[in-house]
Amino acid sequence: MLESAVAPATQPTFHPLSAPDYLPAEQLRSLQLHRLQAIVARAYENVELFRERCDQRGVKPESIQSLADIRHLPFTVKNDLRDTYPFGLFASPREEIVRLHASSGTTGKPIVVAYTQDDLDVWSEVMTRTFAACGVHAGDMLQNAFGYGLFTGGLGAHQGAERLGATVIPISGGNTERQMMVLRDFGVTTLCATPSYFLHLLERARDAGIDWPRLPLRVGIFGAEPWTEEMRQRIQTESGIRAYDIYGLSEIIGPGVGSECCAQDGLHIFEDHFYPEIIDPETGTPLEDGEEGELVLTTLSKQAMPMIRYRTRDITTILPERCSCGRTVRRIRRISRRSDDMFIIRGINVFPAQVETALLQVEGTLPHYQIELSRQGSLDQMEVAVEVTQTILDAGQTAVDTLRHELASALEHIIGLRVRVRLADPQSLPRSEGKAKRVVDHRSG
Ligand code: DLL
Repeated sequence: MLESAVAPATQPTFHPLSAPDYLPAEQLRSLQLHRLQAIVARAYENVELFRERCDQRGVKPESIQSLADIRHLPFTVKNDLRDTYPFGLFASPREEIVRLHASSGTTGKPIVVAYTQDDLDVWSEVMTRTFAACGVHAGDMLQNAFGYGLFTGGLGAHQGAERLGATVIPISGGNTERQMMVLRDFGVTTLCATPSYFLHLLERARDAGIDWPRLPLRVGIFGAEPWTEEMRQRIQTESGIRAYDIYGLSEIIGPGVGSECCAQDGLHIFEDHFYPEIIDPETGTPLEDGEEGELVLTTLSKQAMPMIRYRTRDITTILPERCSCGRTVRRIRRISRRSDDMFIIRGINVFPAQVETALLQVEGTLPHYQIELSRQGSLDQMEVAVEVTQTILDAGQTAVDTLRHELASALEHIIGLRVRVRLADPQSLPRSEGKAKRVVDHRSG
C-alpha cells in the first residue's frame, strides 16, 4: 500500500477537557507552581520517606517559591516503591483509596500504585485529552486491546474513551481470533494496543482473508513499549491507518502522561498534572530544554500517591518549540530507549531501537525481530533474528544471501559492530499480547 493510502489525520474537534492544553504559558506556569507547592506539602506531611529525605537536605515545603526550586527536592526512584512495598508511599488514608494497580517489572516484587476518586477523575481527563489529540471523537467505535487487570493500559484507556463519548469494546489483550471477529463485525474505527501486538493482529487478519482496506479502522493508539519512527511508517503504510504514540507509566498514573497530536511530531506532556524535567542520567544534573537526558516527572495533582521528581529511566528531550497544532503544553521526543535497556557487546553500547531502525531500513524484512545475546568462551555474541517476506524466500538463495548481507551492513553502519543476522520464516518468531520482548540475554554473570 502506498503512503497516500494512509488515512488523513483527522482534524480534532476541540474537546472542553482539552482546554489546559492551550493555556498561555504564564498561566500554565502559575498553575503548576500553585499545584507543586500543595503537593509537596501533602507529601511532606504524609509520606515518611519523603519527609526524611527533605529534612536531611534541610528542605521544607516553604522552600518551594518558584518552579526552579523543584531542583532542591530529592529524587524518587523505582526502588523506593519496592522498598516500601506495598503501601509505604501512600499519602491518603487507606479508606480513601478506590483503586490499586501494580506493575511487575522484570525483577523482584511488583510495585503497587494507588488512586483516590479524584485521581481517577484526573486519569480519565488526561486520557480523554489523549484521544482528542489523536483525532478520536465521540461516537468512534473503540476496540481497547490494552490488557485489563493490574496493568494500567486497559482500564486507563477505557475510562478516558468512555468520558470522550466513544463506544468502548473492553476486549483486553490476547485472543486474536476474537479480536479479528470484533474488528471485522463491529465497525471499529479506533484500536488501542501495543504496536507489536497490532502488527501481529494485522498479519493474522490478512491470513484470515479479512479485507483490511474495507474496514472503517482509521486510528491506532499505540504505546507501552518503545517503537521507532521507521516502525510507525511500516504500520501506517501496511495498514492504512494513522498510528499515534502515547506515553505513560504506572508510577505516575498509567497511560495519559503524554500523547502525540495530529502533527505526529513529539508527545505533548499534560503539564498541568505532570511536571517534566530532563536530567543527566549519570550525575542527576538538570539539563536545558532541547538537551537529551532522563525524563523526571512530578505529579502535580495526584492525591493517593504523589511522586516527586520520579526518575523514569526513559531517555528523551523536551522540545521547547511551539507545536503546529496550537497546544502550548511542551512536547517530548518519542521515547526510543531507556537508560537501562542498553547492553554492551564487545565494548560497544547498543540499544534495541538502533537495531529496529537498521532492520526496517531494508526492503524485504517484516517488522518482527528479536536480539539474542550469548557468550562463547569470553567473547560476547549478538545475533539478530528477523522475519523476511515470503517473496524473498521464494526468490531463492541469492536473494536471501543479498538480503542478509544488506541487513548486516545496515546494522554495522548504525551500531558500529558486525553481528550475525538470522533470517527467519514469516510468523516464526514469538509474538506477545502486550509488551514485546526484544532482547533475550543468555549470558550469565
Ligand atoms: O506501559 C502505561 C501505558 C499503557 C503507556 C498503555 C502507554 C499505553 P508501565 O507498564 O508501568 O506502564 O510501563 C512504563 O513503559 O517507563 C516506558 O519505558 C515504557 N513506555 C510506555 N509508553 C511508551 C512509549 C505503561 N509510547 C514504561 N514509547 C515506561 C516508549 C514507552 N516506551
